[in-house]
Formats: sequence, structure tokens, C-alpha cells
Amino acid sequence: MCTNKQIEIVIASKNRGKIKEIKSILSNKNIRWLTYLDFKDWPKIEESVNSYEENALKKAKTIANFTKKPTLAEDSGLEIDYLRGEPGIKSARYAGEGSTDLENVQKVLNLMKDCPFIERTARFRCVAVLYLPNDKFFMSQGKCEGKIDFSPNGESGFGYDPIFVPEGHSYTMAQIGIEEKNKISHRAKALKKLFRIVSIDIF
Ligand code: ITT
Repeated sequence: MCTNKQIEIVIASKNRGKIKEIKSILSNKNIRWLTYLDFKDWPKIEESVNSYEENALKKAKTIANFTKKPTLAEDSGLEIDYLRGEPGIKSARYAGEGSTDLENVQKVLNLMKDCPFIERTARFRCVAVLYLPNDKFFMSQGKCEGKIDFSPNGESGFGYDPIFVPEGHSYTMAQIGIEEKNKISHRAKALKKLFRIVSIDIF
């Protein structure tokens, strides 16, 4: 049954770029968002290198158990064919623990300096999980195909957006802006699918 009641959902992420996009993608839902800024003693979550699914579920479950509220998490990454799928699950820390977005981007560009444009195919992937306090959870995924540019361009977004040119576009994700990104991104696809599945259970 669908009602108009507002529900609280915690976003289990410390990535401000992600948080902003999640809120914007789901802005048509009647949700009061909570983040790590609303809680004391937020747990530190060690991510594995096994799969996006395992990481997304671990983040959502840990924070749902901590907050006792419905919790949304996602794990995402950039897979580059020339680099045999790297940085993939290691995307956030590709240039080492604590690395910045710029350092990660620079590492990719250095490794790809001899790669011609035609072979620069890549995709962003996202696995999203909504975990409920009754231990029921929902999972979905999304991907966005594209190519890796030769140099960074654009200011919006985060992570690898300045070097990722989505399929069908001539500009990078950081140049097309958040509104356009949220129509085509891996995150938008995963979240829209997820909320189509869960809306009957939580709203
Ligand atoms: P949380 O675990 O706290 O959510 P995180 O940044 O560590 O934050 P992930 O482990 O899922 O999250 O790593 C995702 C990384 O993949 C992210 O830090 C970027 O480097 C990259 N990435 C994912 N989605 C992206 C996007 O839409 N645009 C650019 N880069 C993205």
C-alpha cells in the first residue's frame, strides 16, 4: 500500500559527492535523509576487495544495526578494459590509502598514456542496498558505459568524473553537470530500480 508518510532513511556513506547525488536522484520521494553528521560514534567500516555486493551489504547492515533505521548504502567503481577491470572495487583508494580524487585520476591517466582512444572503453558500476531494521534487505545494480579521456575536464561531480566520457556524449561526466549525470549514471540506474522494488514495503 502506498501512503504519503515521510520515512527516515540513513545514508551509509562518508563520500559527500555520493550523498549529494543520492539525495538528488531520489528527491521525488518523501524521505527525510540522515547521514553520519546526525550520529555520534559512527562505526568505521573496513571494505573487502571481493565484490561490490559484499561491500554494499556490509555498509548497509552495519549502519542499520547501529542506527536501528532503514539504511541505504552503495558500493561503486570504475572498470577500465585496458587496465583489465581496474581500479574496480579499489577505485576509492587506487593511488594508495588516503589518496585524493586527483591522485587516483592521475594514476589512471599515467597507466593509460599509450592507450589509443578506441581502446579506452570503461564503465562505472554501482550496487545499492536498502537494509531494514527487521533484517530484510533489497539489492540492485546499475552501470554506465563510456570512455576514458586523455586529460581531466570539468568541475562538477567527484572521483573519476573529469576523465569519464559517457557513451553518446562528447563531454566528461564532470562537464555535463549533475542534472544530466543523474539521468544516465550507474548510481541513478541502481537507485531508481531499488526504489521501484522497495516502495511497496516501506512507503
Ligand atoms: P563510502 O564507502 O563511504 O560510501 P567511498 O568513496 O569509499 O565512500 P566506494 O568504496 O564505493 O565509496 O568507492 C567508490 C569510488 O569509485 C569513489 O570514491 C570514486 O573514486 C569512484 N566512483 C564511484 N562512483 C563514481 C561517480 O559517479 N563518479 C566518479 N567516480 C565514482
